[in-house]
Amino acid sequence: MAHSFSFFAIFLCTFLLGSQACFRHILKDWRRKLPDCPQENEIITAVKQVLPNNSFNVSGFNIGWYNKIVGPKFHLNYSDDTLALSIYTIPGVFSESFVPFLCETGLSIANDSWVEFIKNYTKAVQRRLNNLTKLKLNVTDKDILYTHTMLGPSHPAIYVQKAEHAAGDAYYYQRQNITPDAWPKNKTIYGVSIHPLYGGWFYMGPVIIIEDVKCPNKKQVPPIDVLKTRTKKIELLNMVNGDWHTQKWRDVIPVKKNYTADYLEYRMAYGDERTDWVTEYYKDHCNKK
Ligand code: B12
Repeated sequence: MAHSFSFFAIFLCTFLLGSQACFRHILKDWRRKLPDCPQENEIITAVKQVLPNNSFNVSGFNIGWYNKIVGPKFHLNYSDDTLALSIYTIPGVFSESFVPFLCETGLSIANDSWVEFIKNYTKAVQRRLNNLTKLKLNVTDKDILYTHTMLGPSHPAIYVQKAEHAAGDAYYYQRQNITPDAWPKNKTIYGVSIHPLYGGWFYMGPVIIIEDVKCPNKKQVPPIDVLKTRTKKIELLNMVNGDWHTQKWRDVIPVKKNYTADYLEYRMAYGDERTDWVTEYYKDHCNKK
């Protein structure tokens, strides 16, 4: 019965649209019915098994979505339908994962503790992905884009605010999205990303590109524009470009969880100051004999 109905549908379609158009129509319909990206679920499940709880989030996006919204110098040289993973840390990361990592690893990383922490888990993710026997992936070091890697002034290897916007994780608010423009022409106004649950209390990166997995049918889910009015968007950009030290920009929306005082102190210390801070923190919290 079902078969005779399909034959009838094809016959009718050919009759109405002609054979070529009908074929295109059937192909389009068939692609629409395919699962978004069959390998993605397995990959994300595996990544979540490696990353500690309450510390990281991960989601998938297509490289083409990122390339479309960045300037040519940021283009990533992979086909548009290549799957990539956007990973970011959430407020629990400091006490639940970073401090245990620091205490276990010791003060040798005091200097570059965040980079070493992120690298440690990213490498674990890379190993796990390359061990998924069914998918036979080969994620190489060049497919891993850390947010601290700079290729030149104002040229990070990954423009991560745009990557997370493309992935639907956090909305990137920029001056050019506000019309009419609200500032004098000669004033520089930087953009900033806001997460729907954590506001400004999250830290982005890295991005991992899965070159072997192509997802032509993956559908893009846009990030949530949590700031509904032009006034609110202007208020955010003024806060972040004016007095970002006060941290008020991070609370531009009510948030689920923010940074602890310790974590904020850590984030606000730079260079030698951070090394000293970590050294003191280690002595007070790691109880090493
Ligand atoms: C370089 C850099 C810095 C440098 C900037 C040096 C300079 N002016 O040249 C330093 C080390 C000073 C810095 C500081 C901070 N940064 Co910073 N930084 C970056 C980085 C690595 C590249 C930025 C870039 O070149 N983008 C590309 C160019 C084309 O875009 P742009 O808008 O013109 O870039 C400028 C602005 O982004 C500005 N800038 C840099 N960081 C921040 C942060 C905020 C909140 C603002 C308003 C502006 C700003 O400096 C860039 C170069 O001129 C990104 C991570 C990444 N891989 O993208 C993080 C990043 C932009 N920084 C971030 C943060 C949080 C900060 C701090 C608030 C950290 C803190 N202590 O909490 C401070 C705030 C500084 C400020 N308001 O001026 C976040 C932004 C998060 C968000 N929600 O959007 C990012 C995405 C890091 C991350 N992994 O999450 N940063």
